[in-house]
Amino acid sequence: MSKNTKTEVEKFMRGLVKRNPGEIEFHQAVREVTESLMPLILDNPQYRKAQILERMTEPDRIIIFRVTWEDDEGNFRANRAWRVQFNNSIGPYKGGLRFHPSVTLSILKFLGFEQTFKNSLTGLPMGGGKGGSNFNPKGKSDHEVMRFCYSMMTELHRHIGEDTDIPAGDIGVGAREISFLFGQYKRMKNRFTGILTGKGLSFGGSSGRREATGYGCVYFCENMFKHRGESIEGKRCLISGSGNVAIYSIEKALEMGAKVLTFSDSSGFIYDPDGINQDKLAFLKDLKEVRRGRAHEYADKFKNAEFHAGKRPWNVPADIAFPCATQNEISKEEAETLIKNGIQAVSEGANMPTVLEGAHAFVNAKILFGPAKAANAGGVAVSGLEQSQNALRLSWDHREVDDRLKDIMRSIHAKCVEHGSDDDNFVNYVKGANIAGFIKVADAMLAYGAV
Ligand code: NDP
Ligand code: 2IT
Repeated sequence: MSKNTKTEVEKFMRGLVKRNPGEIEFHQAVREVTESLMPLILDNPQYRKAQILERMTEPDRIIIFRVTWEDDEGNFRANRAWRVQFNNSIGPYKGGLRFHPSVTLSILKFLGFEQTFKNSLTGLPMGGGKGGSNFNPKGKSDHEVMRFCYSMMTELHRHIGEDTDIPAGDIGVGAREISFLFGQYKRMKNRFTGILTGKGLSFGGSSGRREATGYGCVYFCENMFKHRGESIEGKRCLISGSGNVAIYSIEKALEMGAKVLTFSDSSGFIYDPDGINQDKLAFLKDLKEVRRGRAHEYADKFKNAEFHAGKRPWNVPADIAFPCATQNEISKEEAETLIKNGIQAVSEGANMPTVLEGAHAFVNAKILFGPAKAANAGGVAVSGLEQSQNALRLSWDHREVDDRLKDIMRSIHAKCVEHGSDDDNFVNYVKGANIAGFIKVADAMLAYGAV
C-alpha cells in the first residue's frame, strides 16, 4: 500500500470510529474493505465527490426492538432484537438472522456491511441486511423457541416484505426457527409469500438451500485450486464448527475426495486421524441436527478420534482450512501456525473468521485465501434462487439448483481473478472480492444521485 493510500485509509477510519464508537467488529470489517478500495477511490474522483464510501458504511436504517416471551415455567423474559437494513441499492435488503447471546449491534453492522458486498458478488438483485437477537436458543425447549420466534415476528413483520427485506438463517437460526417465524408471519398477514428464505421444502423452500453455503464454500475452494491446475482431491482438510455450514462443507469435501480431519463446536474440537467418512458424517448430522448434542460425543463413539476441550483445530497440520463457526476464530498466531504447517488454501465458510492481521498473513504468504464474502456466498445465492422460485410459483429440482450454484461460484471466482490479479499472476482474492462487490453497488448509488 502506498504512503498516500495508507494516510487516506487512516483518515477515513478515524472518522468511522468516531461515528461508531466501540463497534470493534464493524470497524474491523470496514477497515479490511477500505484497504482494498482506497486506491480505486483515489483514482476515481466521482466516487470521492459522491462520498460513496462514507455512505456505504452508514446503514440505511436500523430497527431495534424488545422481544418479550414466556418460558416453560411461566416467567416473562425479554431480549433485544435488531434488523440492520444496510443498503438496498441493487435489490431489497437480504441477509440472515442470528440468535446468539454474543449478538450486538456492532456484530450485526459488520455482517450487514459484508452482506452488501457478498450479495453484489452473486450477480443476483439483492441488497444487504442482517438481524438477530441476543436470545440464546441453547438449552431452550422447542416451545420456548417457538414463543420467542412468534414474539419476534410480531414486531419484525412491519419491516420486512418480499420487495423490501427478506431475512433468512444464520447462527442459531435454522429450519426450526425459520418455520416458526414464517408460520407467524403467514398468520398475522394472511399472505403466503416469500418473505423469508430457508423455508421447508413443502412450504416454499428451495431444494439445495440447506446445503448451499457449505457446498458453495468447497466449490469456491475447488475453483481456486483449478485456477492453478490442481484440485482438492486427496487434500487434508481442517473444518471448524459443526453447524449448517460446517456439516455441508464436510459432505462436499468428502464427495470431492478430500480427507476431513477435524470439526468443532464452542466446547472444543475433534481430531479424527482416520478422517471422517460417510458413516461418521451421518452420526455427526444426527448428533447436531437432530439431538443437538456436543462434539465430545463423537470421540465417545469413535475411539480413534480425540476431543480437545476448549481448543480450536488450527494447530493440526493440513492442506486446506475451512473455518465455518464464527467471526475471529483464527487469530494472527493461528494463521501463522497454519502457514508454518504448510497450509495451501483457506476458504472462509463463516463470516470474518480470520482477524485482520491473519488475513494479511495469508495474503502475504500467497496462499489461496478465499475471503468470506466470496467463499460463503453460495448460501445467500441459493436464497436468491428461492426468492425467484417463490415469485414464479414453481420449484426447481436439486440438480437445477446445484448447477446454478456451481455457475454462481465459478462466476464469483472469475470476478475475483479479474479484479484481484497482481503482476506476478498471484490472485489477491480479498482485493478482488472487495472491488468487484463494490463497483456494482457504488455505480447504482451514483446513478440515483443524492439518495
Ligand atoms: P449454526 O448455528 O448452524 O452453527 C454454528 C457453529 O459454530 C456451531 O458448531 C457452534 O457451536 C459454532 N459456534 C458459534 N458461535 C461460536 C463461538 N462464539 N465460539 C465457538 N464456536 C461457535 O450456524 P451456521 O453454520 O449457519 O453459521 C456458521 C457461520 O457461517 C457464521 O459465521 C455465519 O454467519 C456463516 N454463514 C452462514 C450461512 C448460512 O447459510 N447459514 C451463510 C453464510 C455464512 P455451538 O453449537 O457449540 O454454539
Ligand atoms: O451470511 C449469510 O450470507 C447468511 N447467513 C445467509 C443469508 C441469506 O439471506 O440466505
